[in-house]
This record gives sequence, C-alpha cells and structure tokens, in this order.
Amino acid sequence: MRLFVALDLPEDVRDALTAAGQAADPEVWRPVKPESLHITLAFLGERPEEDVEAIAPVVLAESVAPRLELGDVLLLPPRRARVLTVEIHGPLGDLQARVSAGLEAAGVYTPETRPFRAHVTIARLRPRVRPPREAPLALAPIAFAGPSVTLYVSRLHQHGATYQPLVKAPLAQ
Ligand code: 2AM
Repeated sequence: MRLFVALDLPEDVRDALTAAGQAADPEVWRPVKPESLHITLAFLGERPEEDVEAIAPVVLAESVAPRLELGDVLLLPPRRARVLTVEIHGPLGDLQARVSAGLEAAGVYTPETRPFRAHVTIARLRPRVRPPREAPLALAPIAFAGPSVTLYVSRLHQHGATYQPLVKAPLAQ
C-alpha cells in the first residue's frame, strides 16, 4: 500500500483552495479535487498492509491542532514546475517532527533529510505543457486549524490518485 500521513484542512480552506486551483489556466493546470487537498506530514511510500497497526498509534497520539495560515502561491520545483502549491505558515514543525520520529521509532519510515516545508498542492501541470515561470495567482491569507491528522492510502489511477483514510485522529481546535 502506498501510505502517507497528512494534516486535513477545514472545509472553508478547501473551498478557497479549490477556487484558486480552478482560477488557474485549465489548459495548463489540473486542479486537485477538494476532498484530496491536504498537508503531507510524512510520505511513507509502498508499505506492507501489516504496518498500519504500527502506524495507527503514532497518528492517534496527536490531539491538538496548531493555528496556521495560508501563505504564498508557489510553483514547485521553482525552475521546472510540476505543481502549484500554497505555502502554510505557522507552528506545524513540532507536530510534523513528532509524527516523523514516531514513525521512525515504529520502524516504518526513514525521515526526510530535507527540511520540512509545509504546503498544499492545489493543481498539477497537465502532460506535455511547458511549465510557467510565475505562479498564476495570489490568495488572501486565511487563518485555520486542521481538524484531523490522517493516515491515507494513495491509489494511483490513469487520471491521478485517490486517497482513502485508514486511521483518523481528530484534533482539539
Ligand atoms: P505533494 O503535495 O508535494 O505532491 C500523496 O502522494 C502526498 O504525498 C502528496 O501530497 C505528495 O506531496 C506527498 N509526497 C511526498 N513525497 C512524495 C513522493 N516521493 N512521491 C509521491 N508523493 C509524495
């Protein structure tokens, strides 16, 4: 199973991000569906199904939602953009570091060596389209708190991936 742990987004934030993705040129960008928008905390990759039992307590240990804010719209990677993302500002680093260390201690994850840069992918470049050099839009800053941390299984299809929640930890707001 292709697994990842993510912070979910409240509905008003998903609505704003969906509108932003849809405002980008549809011949260039394929917007991410509202139900698929999330902030990835740890991408575990292909794992055996029995790992879910070891991952669940790490996810369920989280209980408090950090206060966050939507930031700038960025192209990633900057020089040969594949995705349109929105930066996330605020104290998410501690939660991400706990999840990452917990998954490592459970023997199911090797933490990234790159620094964590919280973001939401809102659109993906369509195939055979030349990547633009500048982000096509800006967003109003919206403050929010994530409602839950979730372990997802990602299923790849011809027209993108769908994400199914396996373990969900609700967070106090
Ligand atoms: P992205 O938002 O930057 O595209 C599910 O694929 C989630 O895991 C996506 O949000 C994706 O991040 C993230 N992710 C991180 N590393 C990945 C990798 N090596 N392959 C696929 N997805 C990855």
